[in-house]
Amino acid sequence: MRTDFKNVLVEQDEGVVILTMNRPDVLNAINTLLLQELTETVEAAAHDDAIRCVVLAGAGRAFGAGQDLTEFGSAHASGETHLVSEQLAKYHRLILAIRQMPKPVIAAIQGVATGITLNIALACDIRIAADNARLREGFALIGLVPDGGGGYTLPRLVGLGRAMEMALLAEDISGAEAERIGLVNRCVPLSELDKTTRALAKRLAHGPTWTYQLIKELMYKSLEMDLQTSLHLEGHLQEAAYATADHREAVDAFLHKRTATFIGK
Ligand code: T3D
Repeated sequence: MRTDFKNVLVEQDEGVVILTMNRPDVLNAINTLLLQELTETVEAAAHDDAIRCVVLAGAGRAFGAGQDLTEFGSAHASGETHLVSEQLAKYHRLILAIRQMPKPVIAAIQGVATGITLNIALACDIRIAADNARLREGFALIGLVPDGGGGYTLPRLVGLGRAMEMALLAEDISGAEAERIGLVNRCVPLSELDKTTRALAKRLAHGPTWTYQLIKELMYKSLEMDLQTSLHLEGHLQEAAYATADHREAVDAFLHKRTATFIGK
């Protein structure tokens, strides 16, 4: 996987890739290049068998401050019609790449996470927040509707009432409150965010990766299904899981009272 990006740091460690948005001077606000590089690295991670878990993080004191508003400002000032749907299509490609990633994706959130950057985190499978996190669905503050899948993911994570309040009032939610309402999975002291995230990522990277992909398919597709259809899908996916080497290995390890070693297939 390429590592020579300007706005994304790429670190590979024991089956984990950590992709760090790297524009700390502007709180990792997402400009055209950062979006392009993040999309390229996420898509590359999906196809790299050596990578079995992906972490998204932000450099400096924030996870990310949303869309780079200087780009919007320049477009407004130039009188050009800013083709927001063209720009959004690029964000949508990233959101779908995260959601369809055939391995777990974790967001490690410290400091501010607002606007489109928060919604990128909401597309991930697991979110770990630091106790200094400030999560804000900040679109309404600049007269926009939540995009990047926020209208889909937010009510599914926290319920419609809370999602509506977050979108309309656009107030900061602390890391502790985010954990309480299910917006993040876990809130930890800032000093432990990196250690906790890496430990979780490594644990997942040593797990049954192919089965994880099937679990993601079951969970995400079932959100749109009735029970009958979900049970049908579950049957197909369980046949696939039953046929994996990792399933056999885990059963054999249990029967022989040893620790299983998963190869991810
Ligand atoms: O295409 C699409 O449709 C996508 C659309 C997406 C829309 C969104 O993402 S909506 C959300 C957009 N983001 C914002 O509205 C956040 C704007 N930033 C802020 O309100 C504040 O910066 C924060 C509350 C995030 C943090 O405040 P604070 O006091 O901790 O830091 P600061 O001093 O304001 O920011 C530090 C620097 O980052 C500063 O630059 P400077 O003055 O030191 O040169 C600031 O201008 C810069 N910065 C922060 N956010 C952005 C930004 N620069 C460009 N774009 C930003 N979004």
